[in-house]
Amino acid sequence: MKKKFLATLLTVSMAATMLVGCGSDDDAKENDKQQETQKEDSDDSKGDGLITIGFAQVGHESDWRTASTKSCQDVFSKDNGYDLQFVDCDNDPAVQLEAVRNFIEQDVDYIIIDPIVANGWDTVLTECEDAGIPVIVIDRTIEDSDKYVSWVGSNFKTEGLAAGEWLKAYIKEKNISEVNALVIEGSKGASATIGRTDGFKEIADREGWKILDSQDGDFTQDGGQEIMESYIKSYEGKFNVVICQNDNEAFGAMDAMKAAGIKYGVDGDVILVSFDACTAGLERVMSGEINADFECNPLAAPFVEEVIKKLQNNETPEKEVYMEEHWFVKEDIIPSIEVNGESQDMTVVTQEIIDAQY
Ligand code: GYE
Repeated sequence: MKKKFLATLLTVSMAATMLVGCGSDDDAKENDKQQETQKEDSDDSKGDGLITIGFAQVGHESDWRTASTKSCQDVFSKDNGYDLQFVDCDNDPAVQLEAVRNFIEQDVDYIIIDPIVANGWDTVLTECEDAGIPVIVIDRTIEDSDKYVSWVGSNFKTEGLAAGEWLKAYIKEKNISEVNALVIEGSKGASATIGRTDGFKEIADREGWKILDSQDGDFTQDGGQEIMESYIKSYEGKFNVVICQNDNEAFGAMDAMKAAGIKYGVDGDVILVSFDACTAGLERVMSGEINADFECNPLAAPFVEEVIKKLQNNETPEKEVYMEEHWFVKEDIIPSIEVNGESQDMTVVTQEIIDAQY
């Protein structure tokens, strides 16, 4: 940032020199000197003219994550004028902090962080600020610092609230009087986990539903299967709703229920709710195995590029950019739900929708 600002100042002062000082030898020499300085400056910061971006990605735990990574790699390609330094942090917050510090060391132009956990960021973000490197946060939020330029992502609490409001309408429609729910949460400390947990719990508390258990499945298929197997041991015959905080966990939970002979989905005894709505998730909605899937959109990179373009032009980007998302179901029985006092449509999955998904 400092370097870019300096380059802009030099350009402006060069233009001024050219305008007022037409012709004199001294001016010409001064002009050459400034051009040299500017060249060195941009060579230092940009290397081969590409904009260098360091991206500290969460890991590779889910279909959602794969799509998020691909979105960034597609947008921030060499052909588009970027040099993307990509680090898969394998769900380890310490590795992620180290990745960011390495980006500072490399003096990249911008840093993108998808924060594994919501807290513990202020020191390293201060270091980024001191180095003059703008940080853009995507997907999950940072709670203990605001030292970043923009955040592009989803409202996870709204997703959780929507799941609760849909379930309320659904059990009414199906004449189900009691909810005994098991929740398979995402990774501990992730804002996606916190928001979805809090949102659903708010409705559960309001409606007097029972949440029998709520444990961390780490957003993975294996995690979902493991937790579901242990839930089945403890609560077999006692639950009628399973909430999985992403599709991959839901796939694991389905395997565990299938193995135990438990029927789930629209024709089953257990209502299965999921989040993300990746292609495989939507296929399971269409087949009736998942009752409802609350979308979380991983394709943030084009919006991040808009932010970077604004910064390149010395404009101020928006501090928060929300992704557009839909709520998907199989049955056409609940046209809309009310979330935060706002009517939101439920979308019945079609093959066309599946084909258009990532
Ligand atoms: O739901 C899950 C992924 O942070 C919103 O992380 C993201 C979550 C997403 O692993 O599949």
